[in-house]
Amino acid sequence: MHDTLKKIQQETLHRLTTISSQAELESLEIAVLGRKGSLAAAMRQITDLPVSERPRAGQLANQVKQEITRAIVAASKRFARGAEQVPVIDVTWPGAAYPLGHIHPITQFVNEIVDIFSGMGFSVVEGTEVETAEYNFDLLNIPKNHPARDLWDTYYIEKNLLLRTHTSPVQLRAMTKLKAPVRIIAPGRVFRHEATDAGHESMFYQCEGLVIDKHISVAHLIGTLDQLLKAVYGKQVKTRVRPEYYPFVEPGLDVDMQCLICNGVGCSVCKQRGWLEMLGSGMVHPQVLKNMGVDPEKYSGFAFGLGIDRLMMLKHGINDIRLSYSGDLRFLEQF
Ligand code: FA5
Repeated sequence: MHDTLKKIQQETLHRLTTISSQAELESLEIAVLGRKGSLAAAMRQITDLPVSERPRAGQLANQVKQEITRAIVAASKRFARGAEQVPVIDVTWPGAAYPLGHIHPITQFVNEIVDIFSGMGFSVVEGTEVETAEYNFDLLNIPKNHPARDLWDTYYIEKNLLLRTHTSPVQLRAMTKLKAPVRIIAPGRVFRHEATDAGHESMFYQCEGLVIDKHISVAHLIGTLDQLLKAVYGKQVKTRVRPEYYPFVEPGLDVDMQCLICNGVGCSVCKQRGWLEMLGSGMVHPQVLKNMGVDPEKYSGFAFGLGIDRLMMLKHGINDIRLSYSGDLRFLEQF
């Protein structure tokens, strides 16, 4: 009897480890503890034992019954908990919205600038970010050891290879393939070893412009830039033009715009001046025209280099240029 009862206990406990549903559990319970179950059958046989053995067998049968009952109750809790965890799937519920990326605000702004210039008949050319000293400086009238090289804090890769400090070399590169007259722009990244602040980055975007034709004058240059600023800001903005020295133009002009962040009062972006330098420009120097293979007796031209980041900052009221490249989604998601 002892062996029979122990066998029923072991087999039942083992079965309990393998069953996987409440229904299986219930049929096991009936098969073992039910009125016609294996344990009940074994207990009925106790009456066939000698009287002296019956108390011990009865005691053991009760222990086995209790043990099996406890195990069944524990297993049923397991299934009840599992049932609660079954996820409810409502197929009519709207799907989860996955975050989508979008074009970087600077690229969006470059595209806008390209559209505006396309409307004025300009075509787009591209240059490389790694440039030779010859194109970045020499051919732009800035020979070796000329103090004007100090205007641009340059990252050199090798003695004559550098990260371009401005988009001006693209003018020269484009003119190796194009012939006057031309109307081109060249947007792209430039690099300078700068101490960064709210208005200065060490990597930023410029957009070079070059127009070469007969009878081109400063009036065309200022008219073009006026048109650009009106199109970008959708309103007349306050600008001022002042003379500036760039070795590759003669005369050279800088265009400042009244700071739209502080409305000319003074802030960290405009360094408390109320004005922000937006671009350098001028009439292409005759020597640079010659370096481009253009006859300065027949043609004249103007060039400019827009500070894309600063134009974009004033458009959107951004008060720190470094936000654009911070990778901070709280900033980027606003565009
Ligand atoms: C130049 O880079 C000249 N190549 C522009 C030029 C082109 C002049 C053609 C004449 C003819 P400049 O260093 O001033 O010039 O830079 C042009 C513009 O880039 C500035 O007006 C400013 O808007 C922007 N800029 C300059 N340095 C930074 C900087 N560190 N961070 C952000 N923008 C800058």
